[in-house]
Amino acid sequence: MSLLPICTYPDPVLRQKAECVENIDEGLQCLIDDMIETMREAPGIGLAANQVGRPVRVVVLDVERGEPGSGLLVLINPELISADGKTQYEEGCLSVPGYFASVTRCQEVVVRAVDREGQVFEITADGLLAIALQHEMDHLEGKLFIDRLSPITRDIFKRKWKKKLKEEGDEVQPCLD
Ligand code: K2U
Ligand code: ZN
Repeated sequence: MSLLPICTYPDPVLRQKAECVENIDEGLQCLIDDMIETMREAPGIGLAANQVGRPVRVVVLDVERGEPGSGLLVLINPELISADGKTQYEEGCLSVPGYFASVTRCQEVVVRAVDREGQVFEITADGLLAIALQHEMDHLEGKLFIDRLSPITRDIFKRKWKKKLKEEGDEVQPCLD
């Protein structure tokens, strides 16, 4: 297993719509293992393949419920089946390091996906798992949590992020989408 570099905003791969997985082969299994290790090392409770530069529809999550690793989920080609209610949470993102903002999402979701053995399964989730599922599935659509902020909050974020990039010595000031 290997640690993978996490792409950060405004890397264009974070804006790509991820491609469906056609074949759960050895290469995909290796990517999944590396994503799990990278998520744990970050540390995070979720990671989408776009974030490690691979725009394919794979998400790993570990919203621990007791025993370490007991909450590990691998979702291939996840689909949102239903969503209900509204909830707010102070979100961050491993691809937008150091920035946090309140995001409104659905309170309960039902998601259908394929597991790493190729079996179709469904999850009914609320709480942090529902939030994480929506956050990660947004990544597969090329969407970031900053896209869900109000226009004013998003403008303030973009100004802060431009300043951060400049302080980090980025010669070229990238266009922040
Ligand atoms: O996709 C990612 O960048 C990992 C996200 C997943 C996430 C964001 C917001 C809310 C839930 C999940 C996080 O950076 S993982 C870090 C974290 C840890 C505990 C609670 C929330 C977020
Ligand atoms: Zn994220």
